[in-house]
Amino acid sequence: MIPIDDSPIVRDGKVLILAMDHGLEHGPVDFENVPAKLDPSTVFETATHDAVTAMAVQKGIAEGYYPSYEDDVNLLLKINGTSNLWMGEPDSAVNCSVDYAAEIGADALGFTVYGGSNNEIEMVEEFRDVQEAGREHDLPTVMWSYPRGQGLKNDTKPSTISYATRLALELGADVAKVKYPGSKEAMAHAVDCAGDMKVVMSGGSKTSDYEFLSTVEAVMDAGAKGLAVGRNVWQREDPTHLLDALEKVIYEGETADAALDE
Ligand code: FBP
Repeated sequence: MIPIDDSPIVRDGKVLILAMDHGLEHGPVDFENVPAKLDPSTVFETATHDAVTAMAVQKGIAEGYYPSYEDDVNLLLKINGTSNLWMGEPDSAVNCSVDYAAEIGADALGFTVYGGSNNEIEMVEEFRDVQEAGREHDLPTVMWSYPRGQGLKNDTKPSTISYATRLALELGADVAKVKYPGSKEAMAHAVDCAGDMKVVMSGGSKTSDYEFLSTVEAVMDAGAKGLAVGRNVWQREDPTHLLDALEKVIYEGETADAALDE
């Protein structure tokens, strides 16, 4: 097992994952205002920015598009995923094996666990298989740690997000991707609950440059190690401009104001 800080998905201890699995998770609706982005090549192109340490996609997108970018982009292969087409307790189908992920060039694995769902037991058992197979291939595992389900009415409240980071630590994730719990203090507690495992914030729906960068600044001040973001980058007309600013806030410790002023 290689130390997480030696993984290609980590730069100076930090992580910036560009996620593009929304076509499965949400459906084409996320591309309505940016139809050009339906072509995954456009987002792989964005992921060649130095600030991005990995691009997170599902198997089909990796098979079809990653070969053209393997020299310039690190691949985080999402091992499970679910669509918005069905109703029921949160669950996510395992749709790729770790062996196959390694074969197509993955540098890391991504796996969603819906703690609190009626399907939690099965999801955690599936995570065990993925995490242990990842160790054999020297592939770190990023957990999309998203407590949700009929017993959880608010999936971003501070105690839920702290539980999400702790759960990821206990189950052996290398990085936990969690929603923003609403304040720097709550995020700091969630980071404390994660021990020395890295915590990154999940981007969420698109907001203004300033609002988004200010939240990222707060998250970094709270001790988080970066971001896993999709819509807030690739739904923008100029994703490079935001990535330039994110690079300053995440790797250089600049404020949102300073990063946007330059
Ligand atoms: P965003 O930054 O666009 O929120 O993307 C992060 C992500 O985790 C994606 O990987 C995933 O498709 C999506 O959010 C799922 O979000 P949710 O389950 O909350 O709708």
